[in-house]
Amino acid sequence: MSPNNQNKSPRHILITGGAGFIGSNFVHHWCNKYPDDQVIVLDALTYAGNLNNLASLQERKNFRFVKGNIGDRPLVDQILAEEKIDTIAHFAAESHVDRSILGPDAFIQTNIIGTFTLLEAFRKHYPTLEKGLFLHVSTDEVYGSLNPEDAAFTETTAYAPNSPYSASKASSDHLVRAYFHTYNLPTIITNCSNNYGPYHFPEKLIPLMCINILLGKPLPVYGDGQNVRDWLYVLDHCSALDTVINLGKSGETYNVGGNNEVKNIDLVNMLCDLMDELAPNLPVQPARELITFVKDRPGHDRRYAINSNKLQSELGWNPTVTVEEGLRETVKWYLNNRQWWEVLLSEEYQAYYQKVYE
Ligand code: NAD
Ligand code: TDX
Repeated sequence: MSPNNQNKSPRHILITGGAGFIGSNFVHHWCNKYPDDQVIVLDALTYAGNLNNLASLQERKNFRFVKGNIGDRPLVDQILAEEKIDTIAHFAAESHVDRSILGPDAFIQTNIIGTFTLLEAFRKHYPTLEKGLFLHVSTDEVYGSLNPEDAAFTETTAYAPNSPYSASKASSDHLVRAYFHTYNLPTIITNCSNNYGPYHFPEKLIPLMCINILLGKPLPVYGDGQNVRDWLYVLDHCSALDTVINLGKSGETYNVGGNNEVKNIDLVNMLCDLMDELAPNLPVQPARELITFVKDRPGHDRRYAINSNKLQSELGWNPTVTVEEGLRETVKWYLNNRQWWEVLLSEEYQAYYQKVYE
């Protein structure tokens, strides 16, 4: 097996969506681990993008932030050429399933057309490089929904997306695959399970529950709360992507997951108990009293579970954080970073919240 990018350090890496949740965690990981690399972040700063996530890096000499859209071809061409980019780590996306149900347009534009634009730009730029890599960060949701007795998703599970979000990600995965087979472009796809940790935007289950507990607001659990997600601490996802960039093989797909299947209601109970233990003076205690079952999400996938044996056995990656440890760290982070999340509860966010929950 021949890795893509061996001996390429110092790299010139373009990280799209680097001001979002996983992207910003990855930018910090990369800058700490590879201080000699040139790191460029391209991010449109949508509602989900937040420059505060990158505040501590702004003074770094080999770091540059560009506010812009991945669908802006002249801008992408300019960055690739000017910065001699050899590696793209592509995180930029519309990422929230509930928003994709309310309005799919942005998901088609960014996740499909945006990815296509990046691929076209990289195809034109690639002949100027000796080696390079286009890493496409995708999701386990492309595989659809599992029954309780089904085996976990592997890299050969057929695609069966059920939401506009997952359909748009599936579509972009297919384009990335096609660019490897048709144009010999060195691409890799990773399909990861649900992430959680610092800088997670308040609309997603775990931060939403943490914040609502701190504010004494109802904790809206969809349907019967028996849906299962397979949780991975975001820094374990970052180390997996690092491993894939260094050791992964072009044209391959790698599933990423931590073997942490939890029912939503159990997860929410765990968060309530951690908050009861760690937060002084909660408005409502025990926090479990806030749990409220609400109308189910349309097309709500019942269960996700990911088999990451390929990444573990072929490339030697292993997750390091258990869900108990990771949730404790995450609860502490939301307790200690109130100023980070308070400003995100904007009028726009309240309007979104009303549409989904009220
Ligand atoms: P996020 O919504 O927190 O961040 C997305 C970032 O992309 C934001 O900074 C946003 O400003 C930026 N962006 C959006 N549209 C853009 C555009 N057109 N041009 C440039 N930038 C744009 O998302 P996330 O949770 O960090 O997810 C990152 C990637 O990982 C996504 O591709 C997502 O599909 C994938 N993923 C997420 C999870 C998860 O649990 N969150 C799991 C598996 C895979
Ligand atoms: O208020 C809520 N109540 C609730 O019961 C919210 C926001 C969610 N849920 C449920 C729906 C899911 O079963 O919790 C589970 C997790 O929901 P989300 O945090 O919205 O994540 P999910 O829909 O599973 O998708 C996430 O993981 C895969 C990310 O948002 C995607 O970007 C990623 O691809």
